[in-house]
Amino acid sequence: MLKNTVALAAAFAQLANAHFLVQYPSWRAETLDVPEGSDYDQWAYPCAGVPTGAGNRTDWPLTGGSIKLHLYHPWSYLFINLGFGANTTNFNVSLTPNIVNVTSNGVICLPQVPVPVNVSDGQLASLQIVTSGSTGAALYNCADITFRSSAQLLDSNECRNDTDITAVIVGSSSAAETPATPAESTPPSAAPGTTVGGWTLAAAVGLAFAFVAGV
Ligand SMILES: [Cu+2]
Repeated sequence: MLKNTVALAAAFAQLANAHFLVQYPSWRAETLDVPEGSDYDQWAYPCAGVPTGAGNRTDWPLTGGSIKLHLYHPWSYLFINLGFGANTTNFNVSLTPNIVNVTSNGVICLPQVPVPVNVSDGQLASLQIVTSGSTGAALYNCADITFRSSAQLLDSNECRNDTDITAVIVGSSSAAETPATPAESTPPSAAPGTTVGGWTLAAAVGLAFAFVAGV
């Protein structure tokens, strides 16, 4: 009994220490559960200490693609930045010009994160995904991509959120939070491809992304 309690406490301690993982596009390397002696550390700017080429490079649509994360902290601010080139450390294009506040934790999938600049077929780039919480300290992971006109978004079966997780774009005076829509309930009325608050709703089913009106 005591042994189980200790094991459970240890498991919770592990969970509390867990940061986040990038499920799509493929991150450079596992940085959550790193082997002994590894330098990989999500606190390390800009990419958790993981060099380009450590993982797979994913084809991503020219107009922006899907991003799927598993967040372990109770809540997070989420920032996504883009840098061009085969091996950049300059992530100077923000894909989240307004801070995104993710309430709760679990899997969150953004169906299409728009790219605000022109990109060409075959262009190499990297995504930097940053979360921060109440301490203000940030966690980092990167994913290497190739922009491809033939690349697809994740379909609605793959790009779905855990129930209860919501994301709100911060910084509007007319903030209005929309509740999360569980995957199995009636799809919201937004038509596929509708742009709300700068995010393109590629899939109505499974949409659990809340938007601030007027952004
Ligand atoms: Cu953590």
